[in-house]
Amino acid sequence: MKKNCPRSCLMCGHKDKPTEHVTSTKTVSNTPREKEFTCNFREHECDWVNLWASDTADWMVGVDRNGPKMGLDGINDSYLFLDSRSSHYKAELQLPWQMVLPMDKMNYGQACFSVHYQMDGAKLTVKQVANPTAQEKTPRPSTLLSRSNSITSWSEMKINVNANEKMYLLIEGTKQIDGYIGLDNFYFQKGPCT
Ligand SMILES: [Ca+2]
Ligand SMILES: [Ca+2]
Repeated sequence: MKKNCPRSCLMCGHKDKPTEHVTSTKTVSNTPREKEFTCNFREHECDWVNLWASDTADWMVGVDRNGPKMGLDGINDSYLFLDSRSSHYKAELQLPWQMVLPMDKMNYGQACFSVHYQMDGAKLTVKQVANPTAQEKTPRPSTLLSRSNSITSWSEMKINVNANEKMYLLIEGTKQIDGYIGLDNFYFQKGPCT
């Protein structure tokens, strides 16, 4: 686990240029929602944190020798991969909203989490968990997505999440010895997925 991982994601969101959708009768300008908390996994995990006490493996930034040769952005681009040496091992990665959201926006609300992924011989689960409190010491996680299919080119999936200081997101992965999970280009957009 990297300590003092730079909180770069807050700074690297960018606004896309408005696109124009041409309909049969007129041209409608439609400004896309801003991409926030983006992470391209070029150098590090941004605001995502590897857990170390509750699991037995880690997520790493780089290129997995069993997995995709390059990240979504092409040659020399790295991505996040599951570094596990046994099918019994599990790796957990957390996004603690409390540490990520700006002080004046601790309840970001409903958001759409976009992830590019490739996987084979593996299982990927995304969960949402409430932070422990005095009343509820071990809150029950809710599973937002669970996949174990084989996807061998970068594909996008979108997940509805609730981003506020009382919650965190958890990505769990397990794999066979020669299986893999690669993840890249994370971002969030305010509001539900469309
Ligand atoms: Ca990348
Ligand atoms: Ca770990």
